[in-house]
Amino acid sequence: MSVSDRPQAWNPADPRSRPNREQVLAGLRGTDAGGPELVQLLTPEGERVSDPRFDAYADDVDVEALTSLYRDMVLVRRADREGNALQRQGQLGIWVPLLGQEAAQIGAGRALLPTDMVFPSYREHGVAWCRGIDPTDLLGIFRGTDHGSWDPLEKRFHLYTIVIGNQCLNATGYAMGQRFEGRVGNGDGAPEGSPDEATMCFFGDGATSQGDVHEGFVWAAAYDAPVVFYCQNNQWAISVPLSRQTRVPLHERARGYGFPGVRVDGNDVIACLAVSRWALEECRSGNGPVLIEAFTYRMDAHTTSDDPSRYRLADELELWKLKDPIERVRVNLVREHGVGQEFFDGVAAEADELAARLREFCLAMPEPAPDRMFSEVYAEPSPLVEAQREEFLAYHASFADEPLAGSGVGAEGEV
Ligand SMILES: Cc1ncc(C[n+]2csc(CCOP(=O)(O)OP(=O)(O)O)c2C)c(N)n1
Ligand SMILES: [Mg+2]
Repeated sequence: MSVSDRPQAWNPADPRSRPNREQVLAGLRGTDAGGPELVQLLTPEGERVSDPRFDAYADDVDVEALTSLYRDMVLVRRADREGNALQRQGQLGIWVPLLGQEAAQIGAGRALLPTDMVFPSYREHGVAWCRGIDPTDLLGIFRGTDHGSWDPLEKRFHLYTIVIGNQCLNATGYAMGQRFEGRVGNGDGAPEGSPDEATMCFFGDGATSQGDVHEGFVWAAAYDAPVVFYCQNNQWAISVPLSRQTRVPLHERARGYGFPGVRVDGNDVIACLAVSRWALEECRSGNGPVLIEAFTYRMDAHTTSDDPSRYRLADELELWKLKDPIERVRVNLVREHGVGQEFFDGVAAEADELAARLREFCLAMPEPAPDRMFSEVYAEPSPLVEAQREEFLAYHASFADEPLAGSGVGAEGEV
């Protein structure tokens, strides 16, 4: 069909008609509307709603489970705010806020089984929390004293990746290994103690423009790798809006690679939990990969080095505040379950304690030894790294007795 044969007016129900450029851009720019495909189980007003495809994956979310998800989100938000404050007070070099993305991360994190593997980017403090990584363990990365202090294999949570999209290659390779080693598709026949596994890979909307993500998708599809690609579409890649990254909604891209894509309300913790459980089960049973687009919003700056008022309007943030992921759970707990103020006060007190602990820990963090950067580079000792370590230590030692420039103190320049 030539362009001139196409119907003039765009009718989404008519496959022959196409939106024009302006209509596509307008759709992508309407950042607060997830569209008809958005999976939602808890509305911004706190009303529990049904979704025939995913209800079964959240039917165990009773009042107890919901209070637990609420607690997770409040504690993670409090730790995040404290990290931000510590940076502002000069205790951290930088902080990467997760504000607004608590539901997207806790929903996915709580869907994971201990045996699944996770590859995060740099904003996944909520997923880290679900993997049993204490927020204090994140501080070294942002204070510049280490690159992550947890054991990725023990926690089943890889170190943070700053290079955009790179973890999609690592995750796909890992998931291919899970398949090659027969750790998917065994169902009840899985050997005792080694159940089927999946991998979950976290990245942002901007990352979808990176070659690494595309390559990961291609390889994962071709090898049926058990990987859930979890894209947190927070509408911005620093100052670049989503409309610069794509001409189709991100979840629709999966079809082109040959696997399913689902768009979930990323501010709805129940829907994120349900859709993630479904996707992980697909992968464990051998039907991977899957793409999830968690439709959410970054309510704070990209990092503490960024000033979002330079590139986005305040009313956009105001719209998203009405969809706050924590507030809708609170409203539901009060209205539908009669949860009293005592519970909320208790969680708030716990959050204050966590923040105080984080602060105390940060202020007491020791300086790392100068040769720390040379350890754990390779599994086996490397002569090259060892030589570099020796050279660096000798260089470092050469400063020991040197007078400080301009201090007026020194062997010869003393006055
Ligand atoms: C390969 C690469 N290019 C550029 C950067 C600089 N950079 C850091 S974060 C970022 C934006 C990423 O946006 P998105 O994928 O949407 O994730 P978000 O930060 O919004 O969670 C860029 C371009 C980088 N870290 N790595
Ligand atoms: Mg983004």
